[in-house]
Amino acid sequence: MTKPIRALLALSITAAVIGLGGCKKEPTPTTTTGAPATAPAGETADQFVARVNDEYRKMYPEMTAAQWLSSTYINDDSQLLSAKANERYLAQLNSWIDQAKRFEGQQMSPETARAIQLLKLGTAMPPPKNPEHLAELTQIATKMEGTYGAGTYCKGEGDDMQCRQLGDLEDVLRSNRDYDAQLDAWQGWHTVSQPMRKDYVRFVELVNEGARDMGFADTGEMWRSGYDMTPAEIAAETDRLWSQVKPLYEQLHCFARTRLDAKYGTDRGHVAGNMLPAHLLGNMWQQDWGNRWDILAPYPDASIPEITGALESQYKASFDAQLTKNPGKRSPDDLAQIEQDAKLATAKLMTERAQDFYTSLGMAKLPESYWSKTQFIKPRDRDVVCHASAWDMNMAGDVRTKMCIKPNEEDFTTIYHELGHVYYYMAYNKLPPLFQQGAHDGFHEAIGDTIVLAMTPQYLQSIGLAGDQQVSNEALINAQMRMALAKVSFLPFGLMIDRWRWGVFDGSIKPADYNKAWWELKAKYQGVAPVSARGEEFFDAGAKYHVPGNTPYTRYFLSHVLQFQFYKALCDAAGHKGPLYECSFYGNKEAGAKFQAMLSKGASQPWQKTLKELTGGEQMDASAVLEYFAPLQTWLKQQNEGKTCGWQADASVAAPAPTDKPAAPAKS
Ligand code: X8Z
Ligand code: ZN
Repeated sequence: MTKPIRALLALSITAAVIGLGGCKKEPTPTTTTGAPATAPAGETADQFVARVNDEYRKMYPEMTAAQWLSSTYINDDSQLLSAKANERYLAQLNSWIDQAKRFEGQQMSPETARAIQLLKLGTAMPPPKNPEHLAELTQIATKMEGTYGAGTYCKGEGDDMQCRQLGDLEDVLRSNRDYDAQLDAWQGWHTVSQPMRKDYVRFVELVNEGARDMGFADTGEMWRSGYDMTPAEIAAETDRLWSQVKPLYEQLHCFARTRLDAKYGTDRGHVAGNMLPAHLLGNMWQQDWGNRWDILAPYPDASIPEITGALESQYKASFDAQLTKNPGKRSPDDLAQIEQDAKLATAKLMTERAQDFYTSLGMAKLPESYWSKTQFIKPRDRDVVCHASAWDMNMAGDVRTKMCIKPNEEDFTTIYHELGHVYYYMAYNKLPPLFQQGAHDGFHEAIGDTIVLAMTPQYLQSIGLAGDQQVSNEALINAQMRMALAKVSFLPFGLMIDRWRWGVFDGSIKPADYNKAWWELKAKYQGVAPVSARGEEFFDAGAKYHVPGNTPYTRYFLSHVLQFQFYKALCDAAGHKGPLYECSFYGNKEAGAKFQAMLSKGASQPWQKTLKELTGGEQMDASAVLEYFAPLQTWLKQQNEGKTCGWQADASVAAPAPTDKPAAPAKS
């Protein structure tokens, strides 16, 4: 998540709304935030923007504090306070939007016009003007996020009952190779979202009411309006970018199916229509296949940076050190605490490592308060939202991350991702608050990932997380595959989530078809399918954080294209010669200065200009993705030669089939 408040910024009318009393002169009403709900007479557009920036800055910390508490201590009280703080904030924002109407059609500077535009678009959750509906909306939103965070799957009875949360279930998909255990973990997690379904239907009604109040056709159209182009244009852009990378994804898909068939047999390695079984890809949502290195490694005997093993060893060393520090007899509770201390120490080491990359580019160290206030690991005593996020608490240096870090490669790279958000916050903190956003939301998501692309095997070796790296074609293909399993497998996933939500918001996907449409889109874009029917008693979209958390997802798709453009530009700045994939700009101050210049622009100008300053071009473009993966694509084509690639999306078993006989594999 980027600045968390953005997801909650919204526009509705406060109860102390202006104008209800007709022409009678009344004292200026104030909202519960203490800011005036009416605009001072004679205020110019410039003065208005300056005042909103000032009021925004003042009320912001109270809102983030409430949200931080409700995400790191999930209980009824924290949720009540968070929903209330959100409601107050949204009401205030709506008042600003209303006040801004005075300036419509007036001459003003481009900066002021941009600030007013951003004010209108700075929310993912447009609240209805009706105050009761606004209160209902903030309560539902807080509740859904809490339900996700506290989600637990229990099975068995009495003393044999076993209860697991998302982290434990993800561990099964990551490391347990038993087909049925993986299926149980996948299905188990998808029970957690079933009760959210009713809430989500209501949520959609309420945000759509808010979007219409603001003049948008629906919430999806509002989401698509934040890209310095029309909603139709950005939708077409995503199609265009997808068509650039789709052939590469199809090759990877084909290769994965062959390997799954080899491991599980053709009856279990794929689902009807040649689609990949949802529970076998090492990840709850099939968005990153890196955990299935066991079957997807191109050359198991050639070298590959084995980061997870190295991180686990660090954890074990830390655990042993804590044990030695506390000799003698220990209760189970003492041992659990020692384990917790070792986890924390390892998580902090991993974070220091990530910080080191940024400081090597010439960026500042994280402030002391970052280290004391961040949530590094899952607490032992309470439910928290584990989904990783980065927070700017006060626009003045109180930055934090919230994660439940484990010593594995996925979490290690996620820390680099989160610090990308944090460094963006710190770089644009000096701008007026309305410009304290990414150039567009995909930029925000791409910063840390650009650094991840620069984590080459040589970089990992240099920081002691990988042994000597061979120079061979096998090692190269392994390294490319490692990156592709994270980046290429993500692309269709990054697209399908909002294809689903855009349809839900515009009414083309009805509540009675939520799950059917979800699996149709999974099939169409990812070529992934469940192995048993997923009827409408399920709400599988809700099992992905960003749906109950209401975080737009197109940003991640765009980021997975942009990050390769950024990476190439920084490699150029660092004077890199040779193939793109060999470049690491670790330690390069020229690349750092160029990156920092981009970050410090925030949203103060159209993103096309910011992109041009960094890369020389004004368009998002996937050719850097293809350039990076050229050796792998050639290799995949050879591997897939003679195979029937592609899949038949309509062969899915998402809806109960007339008979339970599996359909014949596709011939296409
Ligand atoms: O949600 C995230 C980050 C926080 S902004 C951890 N990501 C997406 C996801 O996990 O689904 C990063 C990549 C995609
Ligand atoms: Zn992010």
